[in-house]
Formats: sequence, C-alpha cells, structure tokens
Amino acid sequence: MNKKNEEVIREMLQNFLPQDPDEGRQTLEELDVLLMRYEAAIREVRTKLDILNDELSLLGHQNPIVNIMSRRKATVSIFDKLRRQGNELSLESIQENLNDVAGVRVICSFIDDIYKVAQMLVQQDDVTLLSVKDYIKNPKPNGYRSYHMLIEVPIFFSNEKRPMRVEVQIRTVAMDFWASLEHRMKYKRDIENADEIMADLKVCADTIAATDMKMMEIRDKIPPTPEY
Ligand code: 0O2
Repeated sequence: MNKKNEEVIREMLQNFLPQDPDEGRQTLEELDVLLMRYEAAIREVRTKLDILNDELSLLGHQNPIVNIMSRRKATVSIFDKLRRQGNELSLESIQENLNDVAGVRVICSFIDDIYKVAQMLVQQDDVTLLSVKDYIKNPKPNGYRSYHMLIEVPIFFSNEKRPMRVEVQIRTVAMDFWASLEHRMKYKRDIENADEIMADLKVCADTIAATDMKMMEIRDKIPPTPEY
C-alpha cells in the first residue's frame, strides 16, 4: 500500500469510527453484523436462482443459467464508494446510499433466457423489485450490455425479519466476456492509446450483440434434444 492510500484509509477509518474506543469497538461489531446480513441475502437470492434453474432443466428447457457468481463488496470498496459519492461514512449511510453491497451475477446462454430468469425471480412474492436498468435494450455508449435489477428480499434472523437489497446483473456469456475485459480499463487511467482500445471494444460489443441475436435464431432452428 502506498503512502497516499495509507492516508486515505486512515482518514476513512477516522470518519467512520467514533473516538471512544468502546463505541468504536461496538461500531465495528455492528459493521460485521450488517455485512453478514448482506451475505445472507446473497445466499437467499442464489438459492432462488438455483431452484429455478434446476426446475427448468427438468422441464426440458435446457439450463437457462450457465453460471451464478456473487460477491459481497469489500469493506474498503464500500468506504471508498461512499467517499466518492460524498456521502457520510456510517452504517446507516451504507444501507441508504449503496445498492451493490450484495451483488449477484447470472450468466445465461441466450438473451431471451435473461428476461425469463428476471421475470421468474421478481414474480416471487417475497421479492420486491426496486428498479431496473436494461442495458441490453439501451446499451451504454461504450457498448456495455447487461440487465440490472435492484431487488429487496426479506431475511429472517434470530429475532427479526430484515429486507435486504441485492443488485442482480443478468447477461449472456458473450456480454460477460466483454464486460470482464472492458472492466480492466476502469483501473488503467494512464494507459496509452486508451481511445483506440475503447473504440475497438465498442466494435466488439456490437459484434457480440449481433452474434447473441444470431445464436437465438440458430437455436430456434435446431429441434430440442429428446428427453430421456
Ligand atoms: P464493480 O467493480 O463491478 O463493482 P450504482 O451501482 O448505483 O453505484 P450505477 O453506475 O448507476 O451505480 O449502476 P449501474 O449502471 O447499474 O452499474 C453498476 C455495476 O454494473 C458496475 O459496478 C459494474 O459492475 C457494472 N457496469 C456498469 N457499467 C459498466 C461498464 O460500462 N462496463 C463494465 N465492465 N461494467 C459496468 P461498479 O461499482 O462500477 O464496479
């Protein structure tokens, strides 16, 4: 860690932790509890998706989900994001201002699977849909495509039920491949020929989008695999 980063971390901790050591300790314990709750919410959503995928594959729909990945945002990234947003560093602020502490990414083979999976998830009566960003119908200018939903699920703890927010990103294998490479640009500020790379990535994003469409067309021409 370089000196500048050290200073930033020290400042973030000073802003987050009360001066009094006992209060500071309690705040850290409460942070642990809050992060555990987000991890529980991730498990809940993953289980819902696993069940949908298992059921659909038995019904002969093939597996609409290729892979499910999830992550709880790292503590330092949580503080970093609040700081960048200009928001207070506190437990309340984490819950109010951050939508992506709990993140689940679902990778599908085909574009229409994305919408099926999204629909099946939000129609469950304990899932509340808070917002949708459809970057497939409305790609970002750089070519980013993915379907984002912010949902809330109730999680049962020892003596209470808590609604927890989870950001669900659903995309095809090809969109994910593209996004993983493009994401690397975010951390390479001083890269040479960045404009050229971004232009190349945009061309690839459009090619991938056309290929995703074509793959659905081809799939529809191939008779389904017989059940056994
Ligand atoms: P990381 O490192 O993946 O966590 P918000 O989520 O509300 O803070 P925003 O930008 O309105 O902010 O949300 P949006 O557009 O739904 O994007 C949230 C996440 O989607 C990002 O998280 C990325 O994971 C992904 N994403 C959005 N745009 C792009 C893009 O252009 N390229 C790539 N590769 N991923 C993108 P983070 O926190 O930015 O990053």
